[in-house]
Amino acid sequence: MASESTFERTLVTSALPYANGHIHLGHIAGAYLPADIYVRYKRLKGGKVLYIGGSDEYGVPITLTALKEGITPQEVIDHYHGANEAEFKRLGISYDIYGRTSWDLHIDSTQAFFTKLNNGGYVYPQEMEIWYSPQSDRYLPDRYVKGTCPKCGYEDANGDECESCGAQYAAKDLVSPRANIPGDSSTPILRLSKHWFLDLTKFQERLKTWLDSHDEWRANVKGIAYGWVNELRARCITRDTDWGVPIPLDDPEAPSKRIYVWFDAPIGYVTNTRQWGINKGDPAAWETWWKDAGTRMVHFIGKDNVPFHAVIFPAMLMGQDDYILADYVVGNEYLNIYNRQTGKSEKGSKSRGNMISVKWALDQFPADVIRYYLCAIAPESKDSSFDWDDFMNRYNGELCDIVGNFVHRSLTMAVKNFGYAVPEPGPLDADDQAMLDAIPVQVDAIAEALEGFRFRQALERFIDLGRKANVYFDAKQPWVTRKTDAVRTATTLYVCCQIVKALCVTMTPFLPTGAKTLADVLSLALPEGGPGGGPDGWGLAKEILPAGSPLQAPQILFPKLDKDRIAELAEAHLRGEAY
Ligand code: B3M
Ligand code: ZN
Repeated sequence: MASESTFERTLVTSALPYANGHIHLGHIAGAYLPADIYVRYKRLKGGKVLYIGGSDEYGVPITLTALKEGITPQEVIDHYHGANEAEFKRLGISYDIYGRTSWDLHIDSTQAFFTKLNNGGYVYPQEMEIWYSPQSDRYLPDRYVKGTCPKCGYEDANGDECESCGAQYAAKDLVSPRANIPGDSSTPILRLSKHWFLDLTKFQERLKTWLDSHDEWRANVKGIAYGWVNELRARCITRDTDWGVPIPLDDPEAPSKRIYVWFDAPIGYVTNTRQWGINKGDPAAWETWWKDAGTRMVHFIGKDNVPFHAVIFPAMLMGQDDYILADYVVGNEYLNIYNRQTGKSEKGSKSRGNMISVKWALDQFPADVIRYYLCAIAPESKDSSFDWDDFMNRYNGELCDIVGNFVHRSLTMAVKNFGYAVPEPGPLDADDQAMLDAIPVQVDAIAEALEGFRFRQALERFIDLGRKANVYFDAKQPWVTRKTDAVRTATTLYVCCQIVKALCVTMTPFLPTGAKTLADVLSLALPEGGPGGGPDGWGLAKEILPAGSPLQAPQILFPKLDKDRIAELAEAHLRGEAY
């Protein structure tokens, strides 16, 4: 709604992955890499930007994993929180904090949200029928019960919603219910249990007005959000479990229940912002980020999380009175996996064994290689597919052959022939001038795509700059003129150095490792920026690197992938070894 320039700071969040498994490439392509590219770009521009992430550690996904693995929920989250935090770091996902919803501070944040909503008249109690297993003597919330969908007949439907057709229904409508916990697939019975509901209907008008004010959002996100807002109903925000945030009510039924994970999880963004401030000795810092109208909040998520970020969490924020709402919700589609045996793309799933964990991928490739391909095929407006041949061809054919090769041959000639410095140019001819004029145009085009959350296009435009550079280099033939015309050669390589510098700056958000290496070669100091802002480093892409600036001998920025090695890895993947 408000134009971007009216904001003073940017708060970026990526969905908090459940700490019940290793993050995989599907996660990265959707909610993490685009967010990181955006954050790195904003930091480089000198804006004040804070990037919040963390683990989602409550709810059935955690307790069910604990039951399956025969360990405690605490052991589950400690293991996967640590692993995922480390994997994000290796991939260069540059969170300002990677927090945990199991922190005590999070109980405080969540209970404050609950209490405020309760006091505002948005929460009410109601008895409801819940599936209960006499065999295990326990309630069966969410995925603890499975059955046949009353709408479409899908036989693996959850207790109150169907993954296959998206239908939502009352527990009692589930056909042929069965307990879904290790050692218990008995037929459950319905039992009455008191629960608390968030009356979303009270926010309907405000939600509509807010959504109407965000015409610029992607169609997929708007479609899902309007679908929900038009059919709003109260949502149960408590569960019969002992794993979650305690319900802050003086009610005899409350102690045996906990707040529902999807109520507390997005509040994790608030908790983690609070903890970030505490860590730097400023416990009140979070309020500026969450309550000042000068903050632009942007959520990066996968499409299954859209209802929670574009409807339910905003309603919860509205009910607090003084919180800002998101200005943009970047909802991504799915990354599927191309199966070279069947020739079809399929959904990534643990049971199929076709997922590629970040950990495994990083054991095979440098982070920039993974980042390049996942950005190139980011599932922005439709699903996309990970395919080994495409992976190799695009990385080798685009990043190595176009950008890497240009940078390498330009710098090699410059250091060899002109004493490890940017050459002094002679008179510029029309080609030189046209090339120099094209740089800022292309840099602005990359920025325009990044500002619009079109990361694939931004990366294409970055590669295009490399393409233009190669056309110029080939036309000028400095390897020929070197023998006959030193001034001409110096001028060509001077222009090339300007392009190399622009490539270095603009690759920073996408390929931070390569950018750092290249910046060192160019003796270019790129500001790091952060929550406090900083100088404009992005603008350096459009400034001249003066003649005489020191150059180091170039290194290979992006080593090529070997065909045989890729074939081996693709085989290992087919055998289910990539997760
Ligand atoms: N943990 C679901 C997921 O990992 C959930 C996201 C929470 S975001 C606040 O996709
Ligand atoms: Zn169904």
